[in-house]
Amino acid sequence: MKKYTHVELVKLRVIIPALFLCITSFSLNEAFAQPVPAEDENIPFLVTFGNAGLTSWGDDDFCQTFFLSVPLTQKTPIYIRVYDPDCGGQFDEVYGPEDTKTKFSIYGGVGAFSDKAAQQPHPVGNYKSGTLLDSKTFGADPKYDNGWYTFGPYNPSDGEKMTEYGIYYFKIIAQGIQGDDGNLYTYYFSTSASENKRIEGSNAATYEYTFRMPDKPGSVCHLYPYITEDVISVQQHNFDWDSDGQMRIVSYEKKGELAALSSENDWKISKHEIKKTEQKSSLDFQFVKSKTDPKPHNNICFHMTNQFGEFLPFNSIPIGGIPKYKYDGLINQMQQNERFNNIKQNPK
Ligand SMILES: [Ca+2]
Ligand SMILES: [Ca+2]
Ligand SMILES: [Ca+2]
Ligand SMILES: [Ca+2]
Repeated sequence: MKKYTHVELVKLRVIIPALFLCITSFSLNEAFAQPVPAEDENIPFLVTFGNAGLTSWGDDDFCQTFFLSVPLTQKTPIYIRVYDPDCGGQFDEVYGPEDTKTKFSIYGGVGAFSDKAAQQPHPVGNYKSGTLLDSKTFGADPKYDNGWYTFGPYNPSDGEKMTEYGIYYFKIIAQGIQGDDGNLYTYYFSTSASENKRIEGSNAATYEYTFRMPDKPGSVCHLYPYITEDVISVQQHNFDWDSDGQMRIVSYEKKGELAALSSENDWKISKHEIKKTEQKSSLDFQFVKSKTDPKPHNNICFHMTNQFGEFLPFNSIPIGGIPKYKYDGLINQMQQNERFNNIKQNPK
């Protein structure tokens, strides 16, 4: 065995902890990175069709709303970046001519989040609540094809201040205002105008996801609805799944409870009981693509309600961590115990 000199030992004592710190901070960056959809969700793209699209292509209402939460402690400006905002060229689902226009609008100020019309899946009532900070409409545009458009800078205080949660909220609405094509895109909420740099402590949420499943057979996508302590049952609502495999719920109490599945241009609903030990945590709602009969280019809409008919938020970074079934090994069980001791604030 090699004998170390005193100098070598000192070096090792400095270098090894430094390396450990580098690795740790890298994985923390990864874990808290803010692409939307987030990496853990495994969803390649959000989808919004032009308002002349057929709902049988997988978008029920041609509109998608996301919320960005920024902690009150954030003092420097933030940016809302959209990847491939155009509708044409790469990625997008084009029928006939590239004739679709998608309007992205950013809202802040009083009511942007707190107006109940904003916290539901359908573009009805005062869902454009708050103060319009910015909007831009994209058609087919090589400049933004496979590229980024950046909204901002915004002061965090341009968002709606929700003191009880320690958060400013911004709202982003993507709406298909013309044409019949499907616009595929993603977001990144950043502290930089030109790069994707996470905003520490921020999160993204929506009350309805319209997204593209991966094409790879057997792929699993995840959504993480948050269950408050007053929830005793949930209903899942899925649209235009095209009978593409299974949907199942994993939680502390559920190992993969199966959900009712839609096929073509229809909604399917199923009710699922919630136990006390599933409250104040997230569910892992999984979309499992068929291995034997996978559907290409499958777009789907999804939302959930509680027993009062209220819509549940999905968080890109699941509150309380990714839920695991209680008997999935001792280590997972210990993580669960830790999770119950570390429950973060209620997003509603
Ligand atoms: Ca078209
Ligand atoms: Ca494109
Ligand atoms: Ca696009
Ligand atoms: Ca579909």
